[in-house]
Amino acid sequence: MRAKFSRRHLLWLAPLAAFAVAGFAARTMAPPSELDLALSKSTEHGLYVASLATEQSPIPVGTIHSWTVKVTTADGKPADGIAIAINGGMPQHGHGLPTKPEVTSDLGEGRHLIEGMKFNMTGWWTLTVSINGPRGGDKATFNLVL
Ligand SMILES: [Cu+2]
Repeated sequence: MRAKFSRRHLLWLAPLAAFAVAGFAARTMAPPSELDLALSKSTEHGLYVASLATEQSPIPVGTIHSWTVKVTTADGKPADGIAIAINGGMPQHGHGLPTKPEVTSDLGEGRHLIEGMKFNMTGWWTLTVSINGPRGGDKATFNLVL
């Protein structure tokens, strides 16, 4: 009787344990090995070149800090009259950024200040820079491993 009782409990526990292990594995998963870590790249349709930079080194985890994004046309001239949006998250965790970073000022020569950036954990993050302007809309996604 006792053996039957515990076996029935084991049947319930097995999927729960598997779920817990899978969840733990997802949270501790190593980033893909072939990630492109370039911080300067052409947007998906080639309309612009976007370059991200921060003066923080190493990139902080848990504190709000700022970045810059430089946007040029494909031939290297500062892209004028554009609107830039920043989105990001952790592809392996299914969550976004904990803050809503915004481009707050135009620093000239195609450079723009991004304020309110925060990464709340280590691991693989993506940042997507979406650009809208007279040439059209385009975007580039960058990878960071913190
Ligand atoms: Cu995460």
